[in-house]
Amino acid sequence: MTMRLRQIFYVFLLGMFVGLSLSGLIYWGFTSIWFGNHLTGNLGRTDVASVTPWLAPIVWEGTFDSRVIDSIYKQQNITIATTVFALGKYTRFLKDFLESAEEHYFVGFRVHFYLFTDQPEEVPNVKLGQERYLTVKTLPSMNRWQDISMSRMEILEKLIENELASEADYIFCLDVDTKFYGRWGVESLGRLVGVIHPWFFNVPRFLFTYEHRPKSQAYIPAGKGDFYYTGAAFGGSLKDVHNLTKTCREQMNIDTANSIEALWHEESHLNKYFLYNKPSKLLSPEYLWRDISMSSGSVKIIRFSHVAKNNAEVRPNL
Ligand code: UD2
Repeated sequence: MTMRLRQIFYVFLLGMFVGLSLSGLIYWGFTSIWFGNHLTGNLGRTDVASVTPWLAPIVWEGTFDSRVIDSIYKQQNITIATTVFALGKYTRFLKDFLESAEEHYFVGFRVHFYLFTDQPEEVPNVKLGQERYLTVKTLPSMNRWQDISMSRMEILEKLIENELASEADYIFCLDVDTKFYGRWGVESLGRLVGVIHPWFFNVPRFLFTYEHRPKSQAYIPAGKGDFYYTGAAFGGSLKDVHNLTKTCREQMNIDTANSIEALWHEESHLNKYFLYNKPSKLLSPEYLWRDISMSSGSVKIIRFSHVAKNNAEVRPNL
């Protein structure tokens, strides 16, 4: 009898062992690279659109694997030019912008910042890492913030034309009253890249602040338009961004000749451009949030955000 009990006990132990091994094998099978594939994997989002109607990806947290995408671009030896403008009191934003970029912006890749300012002596001495460069370029001061903002298009156009051809592969143009809080990496690269404006990603199209006056070259008819893009961040290949900046500059010149200024300045022209020249990649508002202290809903990670500022105090005019 004791013998029989012992046998049952051993069979039970064996059963337990086989059962546990099988469950382990099944679990490993589902999670391992050998059995899984990208179609059965867990990348992708169901709570937000991650592709446009013209099949351009919209980059959100959870839609890419940073290790995979980093390893692809690492083999390409790329340089990312990044322009930033700080005129007048906006030089005060430079320290946070540059220091936080060192922590989060294309970490491990070659980045060349081109900083345009009317006060080179106010540029803070931020220690940049290996393969990170900063070129300061002096501009004359301007009296209207709108002119500063709009003039960026022509300055970028000329920078790409005259200096960047053999210097960089991609370019991003960023507002300076901002700070990085999370990874902004090679997942953002593409031929033509627009960033969805953080105030308009979850509102109906009729609320988009496009230019609706037909007299302006930035005119977008009611009911037209895909997304509302921010003027605070855009980028892409040198060729595509050159075409974008040249077109916007030309359209703004026509507006000036016709005594009209688009509602949101170069941002209005950028939106018109993107309507007829669709971006090949869109970045979600994770890549430009309103203010770090504001709640974010479907924006699970804030990578880059405007900093709170008192417009009346920092701008040269109202
Ligand atoms: C909005 C856009 C901005 C631009 C502007 C045009 C968003 C969230 N922001 O920003 O990208 O399209 O409207 O109407 O979409 N600057 C100076 N010195 C000045 C004033 C401006 O250097 O005295 C530069 C600086 O780089 C700044 C940028 O111009 O980041 C845009 O100006 P802004 O940030 O004051 O404009 P804002 O916040 O209304």
